Amino acid sequence: MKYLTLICISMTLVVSCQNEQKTPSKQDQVEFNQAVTDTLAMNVKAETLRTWKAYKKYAWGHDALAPLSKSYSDWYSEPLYISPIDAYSTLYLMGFTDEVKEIENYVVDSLDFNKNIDAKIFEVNIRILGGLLSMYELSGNPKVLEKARDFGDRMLPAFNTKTGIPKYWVNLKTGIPRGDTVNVAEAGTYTFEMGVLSYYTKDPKYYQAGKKATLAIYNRRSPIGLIGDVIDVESGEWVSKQSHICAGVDSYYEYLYKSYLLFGDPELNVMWEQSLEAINQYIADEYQGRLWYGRVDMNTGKQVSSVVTLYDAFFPAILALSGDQERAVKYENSWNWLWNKYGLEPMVYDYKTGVSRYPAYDLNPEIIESAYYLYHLTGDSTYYQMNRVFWSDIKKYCRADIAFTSVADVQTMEKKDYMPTFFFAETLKYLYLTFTHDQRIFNFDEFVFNTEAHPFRRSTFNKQEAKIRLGF
Ligand code: DMJ
Repeated sequence: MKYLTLICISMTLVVSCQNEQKTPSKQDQVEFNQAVTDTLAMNVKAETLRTWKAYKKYAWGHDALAPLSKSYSDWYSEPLYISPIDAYSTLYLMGFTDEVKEIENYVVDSLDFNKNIDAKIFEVNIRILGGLLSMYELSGNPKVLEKARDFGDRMLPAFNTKTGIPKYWVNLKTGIPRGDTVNVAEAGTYTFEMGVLSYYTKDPKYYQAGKKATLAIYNRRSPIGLIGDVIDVESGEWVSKQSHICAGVDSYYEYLYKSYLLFGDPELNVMWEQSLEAINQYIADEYQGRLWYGRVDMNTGKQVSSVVTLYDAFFPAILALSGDQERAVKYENSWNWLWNKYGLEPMVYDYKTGVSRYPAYDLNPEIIESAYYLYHLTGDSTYYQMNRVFWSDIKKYCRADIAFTSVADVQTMEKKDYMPTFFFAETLKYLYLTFTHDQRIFNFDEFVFNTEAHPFRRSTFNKQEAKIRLGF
């Protein structure tokens, strides 16, 4: 009803402007903007429901929907139910109560993690553990916490290495880990989820494992304060000494600051500040009037490559959140420029040659996430407008018969049959939160998101209590 009324207001305003050339009053303008905002938010919501229904019809019980073949795919020989766990917090924030309850019931009654599969520790941490913990945070259902704890316990054997950095895979049934070479994101993106698990269970062992892994990376930084990007978990030797903030490193930095924000561990803040200083001194690069973060040698700080990935667009959000609005704005503008060059972003791009090295777009959220943060933190409607354009382009090029799908090449817009689980968790959520932001439906300042956009209330985590429960 409210929606219809607002549509009527906007229609009336358009018609009256056309007929009488009357300048709308300030109040009219506010209502008009509100109506447009509502329309976009309703549109994201409707598209989310359409996509969720497609998942349910064609892929229920499986990890991901294959939108073009109207089928499904699983990550391993047995499904882990990743899409619904990732979708839960988005559906919750959109108010889809029946759908949310159905996922919760399935998780509690039918999901058994005692499966003989080698799970990729980084991915299941941010999506499954993060998703389950957020499900508990939002629902308060203690049986969900039991599942999260069970899952966390199955992850822990991966951390039994000489350095404390987890191996790449862990078998969920036997606990046998394997894979000695990991990138930095895979090595050090655990303090957030494991800290939350320690807080809820009052058992510091999870946070301690996550922090040990993060420290193992940080303590191997070079004399100029930079880290490499690939490491051997047993020897602790750098396998690759390229230093950057791109895919393969990104969330390591993100969690230094976000975990500090949530729990108040002062050591993480020191690590974040020292890392950021080195990043801005050596990796930041102004090229043709735009700010980029390239790739440098960790020992000399000399640039070795200008190849970046669309994942790097998470950085404006974390810059803005930690107080550097100026760089955040500049860097988001670079990504906005790249998006508009193609109409979507290429996965890998060389900002000096202007050539896309890998032209796929997999419905990724980062540029949208940063626009949402900047819209909230600056109050500048430029970022609202950015997300309006991104959403319109996603609908233009990625919308398929039953859901949304990735694009194989942003130069030809050829589609591929793949809808990643983070489209539910992140992309749709950040769009919805941008378009409903002015209505204060969700208070950004009260929450911190994990790297998969699962929200946690800051007020849940008392800083004094966190010291005891997490053991720092
Ligand atoms: C997400 O799974 C997470 O945000 C991760 O940290 C890296 N990026 C993907 C989505 O692009």
